[in-house]
Amino acid sequence: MTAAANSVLPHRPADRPLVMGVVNVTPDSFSDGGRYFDAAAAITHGRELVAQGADIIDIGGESTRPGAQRPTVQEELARVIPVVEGLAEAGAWISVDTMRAEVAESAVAAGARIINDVSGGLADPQMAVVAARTGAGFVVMHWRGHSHDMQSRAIYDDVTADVCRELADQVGAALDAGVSREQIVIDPGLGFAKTADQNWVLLQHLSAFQQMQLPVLVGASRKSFLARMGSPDGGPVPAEQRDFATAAVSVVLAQAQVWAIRVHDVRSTFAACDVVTHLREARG
Ligand code: PMM
Repeated sequence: MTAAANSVLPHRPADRPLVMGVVNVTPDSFSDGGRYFDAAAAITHGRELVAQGADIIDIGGESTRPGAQRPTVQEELARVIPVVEGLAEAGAWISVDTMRAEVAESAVAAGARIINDVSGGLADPQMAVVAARTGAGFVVMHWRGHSHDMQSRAIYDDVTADVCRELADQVGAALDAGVSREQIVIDPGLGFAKTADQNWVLLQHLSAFQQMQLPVLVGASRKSFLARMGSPDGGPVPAEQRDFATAAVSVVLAQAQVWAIRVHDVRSTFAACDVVTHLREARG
C-alpha cells in the first residue's frame, strides 16, 4: 500500500483495488459468526490479514445480518475498541464498521482512520458531525433501515437510479454537516434492503456509482446472493464456503476498477486481482 501518512484515505494502487479485510468482533455475523468474538482472536486474525496484504482492516462489533438485534453502545465499545487499539500499529489502515457516532469517535481516538457507516449517516444524526470533526475517512453506504426489517424495504422503480439518487442525498447530508469531499467513499450496499436480483443489477451498473466522482467500495463477500453459486445440489452453501464465488465477483470488481473491495478472505481476493492485472498487461 502506498499512502502518505497525512492523506485522508489510502491511495489506490494503479493496478488493483485496495483490499479491505473484515474482522467481525460479533457473536452472530452471518459470515464468520463468533469466530473472532474474543479480542485476542480478533487481533490475531487482523494481523494475519495484514500479513496477507490487506490495505485496510475493517473492525465491526455489530452484526448486520438480516433480522439481527443490536448490541448496546457499551457492548459495541467493549467489543471494538480493544481490537482497534490492538491493530492500530499493525501496518494497515483501520476502519471501524459502526452506525454509532460515539463508537466511531472512540475508535478514531484509538487509532481508526476510516469510519465505515453502513447507514451512511442515517442511523445516528451525530455521525457526520463526528466525521467532520475528526477528519477521518467516511464510507457512506446506501441504506434504508435497520436489519430487523430491511428486506421489506427492497422495493425500487429502477434499483440503480434509485440507489444512486438516495446515496447522493446521503453524501449531500454529510457535506452539509461539514464533511469534506476528500473524506468520502460511497458504497452501493449490496444485500442491504436489496434482493439477490437487485444486487446483480447493481454489480452490472457499477459505472453509475463511479460517475458520482467519489471512490467506490463494494462488499459482496459471502453474502447470501452468492449462496447458490457453484452449489453441487442447488442448496445454499455455508457462508465460509462462498469465497470461490466471492473471488469471482472480485474479478468483476477489479475489472471495473473500483476503489476498494471489502472481503473476509484476503488471499483469494489478491489472486482475483492478479488475474485481472495479468490479463490487462498481457502482450503478444
Ligand atoms: N457489509 C457488511 C458489513 N459492513 N460495510 C460496507 N461498507 N459495505 C458492505 O457491503 C458491508 C459493510 C455485512 O457483511 P459482514 O456481516 O460479513 O461484515
